[in-house]
Amino acid sequence: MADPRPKKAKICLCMFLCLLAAGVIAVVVGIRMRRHSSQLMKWNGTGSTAHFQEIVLERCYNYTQLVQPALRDRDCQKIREAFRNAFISKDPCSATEEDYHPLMKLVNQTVPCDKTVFWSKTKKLAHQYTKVQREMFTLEDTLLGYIADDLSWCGDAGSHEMNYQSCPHWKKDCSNNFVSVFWGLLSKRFAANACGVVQVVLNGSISNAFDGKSTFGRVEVHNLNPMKVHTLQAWVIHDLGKFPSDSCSGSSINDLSWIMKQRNIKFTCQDNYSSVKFLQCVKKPEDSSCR
Ligand SMILES: *[C@@H]1O[C@H](CO)[C@@H](O)[C@H](O)[C@H]1NC(C)=O
Ligand SMILES: *[C@@H]1O[C@H](CO)[C@@H](O)[C@H](O)[C@H]1NC(C)=O
Ligand SMILES: *[C@@H]1O[C@H](CO)[C@@H](O)[C@H](O)[C@H]1NC(C)=O
Ligand SMILES: *[C@@H]1O[C@H](CO)[C@@H](O)[C@H](O)[C@H]1NC(C)=O
Ligand SMILES: CC(=O)N[C@H]1CO[C@H](CO)[C@@H](O)[C@@H]1O
Repeated sequence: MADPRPKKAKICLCMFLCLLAAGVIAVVVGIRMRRHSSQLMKWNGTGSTAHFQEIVLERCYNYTQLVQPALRDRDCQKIREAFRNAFISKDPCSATEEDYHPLMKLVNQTVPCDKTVFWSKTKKLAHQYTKVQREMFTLEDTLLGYIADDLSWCGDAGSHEMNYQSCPHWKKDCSNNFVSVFWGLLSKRFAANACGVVQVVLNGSISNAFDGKSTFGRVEVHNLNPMKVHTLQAWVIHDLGKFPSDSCSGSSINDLSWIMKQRNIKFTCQDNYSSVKFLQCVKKPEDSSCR
């Protein structure tokens, strides 16, 4: 008969190893959980928009069902997922355009020729304009621009969660954050796909109606394709009741005109474009220039 003691020792050793393993797992899980809630990186920009996922989904449904039913067949659940996968569990300061390629491929929207409207420092007015001129598109009238307008988002390399406390500020933290890279890529594609006559609504109540450092001046102007874009039409809009600071004959528009000449794209400019002026006057009919 064998001595039962070695068997007991084996059981003891086994239990010890099990406890040890359980302990290690507990510690690892504990560290990960802590990292989930409070150990996210702290940045200087505003955190992700509350209910980001729900907003993305809701806006996507709204757009594909109501705003542009031509995109009815786009899968909003997949779009939401691709959007999230672009940045989740990644260092929020090392975004690349490639991160967004699956999302861009999924949406694949084209704007008809002659319907593209750029804006710079005139966002609200440009959007009122395309809302009335229903078939015209600013970037925010395309599906991805519509979904992401005014939202903020970022993740964290050590977590599967979004960071709702803070996100990188483009100037104070890093320029290659996920929001900036997203808008840079979207603007680039929007401009590169434009064709025919394209328009830009500029602000004549600031000193530089055309600003080479704006998204329009830095990205969009240089991505227009001269093989496809026939003319760039600029509207310089002056705020009612304010003294005009810049106009089509000013030096900033002259710079824009020169760039277009270099790029072989015809350029025209008009102050106080009547269709846009009409929108201003609807809001402020008492202004002397509205009579
Ligand atoms: C949905 O789209 C309509 C039509 O453009 C708009 O008026 C409405 O505010 C949108 N709703 C949401 C929740 O975005
Ligand atoms: C994108 O859309 C265009 C036409 O709208 C179509 O010809 C093309 O195949 C689409 N590309 C992808 C990758 O779905
Ligand atoms: C032009 O810029 C000024 C100053 O930023 C702003 O108050 C105004 O609303 C802008 N005008 C338009 C038409 O957007
Ligand atoms: C545009 O309209 C404003 C008033 O709304 C006026 O003060 C300004 O002189 C006009 N500019 C041009 C170039 O017509
Ligand atoms: C440029 C700037 O404001 N940087 C600040 C970002 O936030 C950290 C703290 O989270 C500050 O220490 C930096 O000065």
